[in-house]
Amino acid sequence: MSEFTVLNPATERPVTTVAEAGAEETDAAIARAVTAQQAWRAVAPGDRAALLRRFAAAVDTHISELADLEVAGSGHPLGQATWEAGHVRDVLLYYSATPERLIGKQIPVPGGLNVTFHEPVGVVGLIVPWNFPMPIFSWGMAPALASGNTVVAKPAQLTPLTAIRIAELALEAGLPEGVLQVLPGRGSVVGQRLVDHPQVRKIVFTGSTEVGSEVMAGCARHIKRVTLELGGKSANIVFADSDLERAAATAPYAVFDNAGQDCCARSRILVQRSVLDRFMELLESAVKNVAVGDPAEPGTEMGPLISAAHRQHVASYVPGDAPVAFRGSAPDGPGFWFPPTVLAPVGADYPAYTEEVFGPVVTVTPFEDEADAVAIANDTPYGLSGSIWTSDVGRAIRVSRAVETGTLSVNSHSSVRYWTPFGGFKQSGLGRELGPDAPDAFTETKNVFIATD
Ligand code: TAP
Repeated sequence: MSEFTVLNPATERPVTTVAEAGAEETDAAIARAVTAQQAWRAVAPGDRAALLRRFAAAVDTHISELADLEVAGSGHPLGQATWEAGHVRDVLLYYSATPERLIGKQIPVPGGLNVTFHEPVGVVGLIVPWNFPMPIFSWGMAPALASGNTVVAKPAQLTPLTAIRIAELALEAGLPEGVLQVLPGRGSVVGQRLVDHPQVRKIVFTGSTEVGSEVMAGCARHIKRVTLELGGKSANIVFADSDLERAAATAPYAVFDNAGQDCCARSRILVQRSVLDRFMELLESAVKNVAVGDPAEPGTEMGPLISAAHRQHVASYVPGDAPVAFRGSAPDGPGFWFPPTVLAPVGADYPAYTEEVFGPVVTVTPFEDEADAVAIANDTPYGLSGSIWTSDVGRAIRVSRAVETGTLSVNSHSSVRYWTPFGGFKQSGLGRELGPDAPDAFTETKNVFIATD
């Protein structure tokens, strides 16, 4: 098997090398997953739940190790990476309740009754992007396993380390061989094979809208179930009647967290014109206070971008004549650094306003009234996330209903909670992850008639 090197994005130095799976290894992993699934689905619900709790406990005792791996392999700040490892534990614990709650219905019909069962779909292929290697891995993996499926996961080439370690922890916790496998390799090889292989019955894909569309077409050829979590261009809508200080203080974290490499990034700030000047003053000091630097330092809030190629892509949205209002700081020297950057004023024809930058670049655009704010927010093919800042409860609800997006927050900059459904409208995706209904996406409903006459 050939190998590839994982680089530390903060130093550009190699962290380690990883064996690269090809199509043959993928087929072998799928075959193991098919065999393992027969036994895994037959594990008594309480025992499957107990195994998932042991898996969560194993993650819990390795949080620091997993966080260090994510700092080195992905450039995530230590505090964030520690939270992410804890999140994997929490998601496993949340879905460890699933096996004992896969409850069907009893439906009275003439001549007998019908009962429904939730049957696992079989082998699930999980394709994970590089931006949140641990959380996104857990969102598909935990409900899939809990529902009696086996999982073959392909982490991103750039960031495979934590998923590899988590799969080892699953084995150490007692999950049988073949139930959870992680196959580092190229998307065009391993990912494509998961999509094309007839014995993979469901794909969970998180990544770009372009690749997602190809994945969906591939799944269509097999009538394969698919969940897509794709790109975003979310709005942070600030009304004049809001707590402007809070809106401005949190706006940088709504877009610059994870160096802006966040599908939920509120990368378009829309501000009611009457408070624009005051908001910009407040935003400037907030942006300049973002602690950008060595991700291994506990106080760091923003680390580097993932790669040199990605930094070049992000930089292309800030050409020499870009309307830069102000910028934060970034270290010099090695590392794929890019400073938090605010562009204003920006019109609807500007690339950083229309396209997903996936970096620490935000645009600020004024609006006149509520209708204008909603129209601007919806003027995008995406619809993943967003925030609304207002002190008027009626307006908060009206605008929440009017903005075409899957996950919104009112007077808050954060979106994703594992207790609630997460996913996008329009080109941001298909289906929902997380929340109590997530296991439905990993089971088929079987309906059985029992004659009583
Ligand atoms: P992509 O380039 O789309 O890659 C995502 C994953 O798909 C990677 O593991 C990639 O493998 C794999 N892949 C590439 N080509 C494939 C193919 N032909 N068949 C199957 N798999 C293939 O995205 P990215 O650059 O990693 O991530 C950034 C994008 O993800 C952004 O658009 C962002 O908004 C989106 N995202 C969305 C969400 C949610 S929840 N909506 C969350 C995070 C990120 P490689 O290892 O070879 O790259």
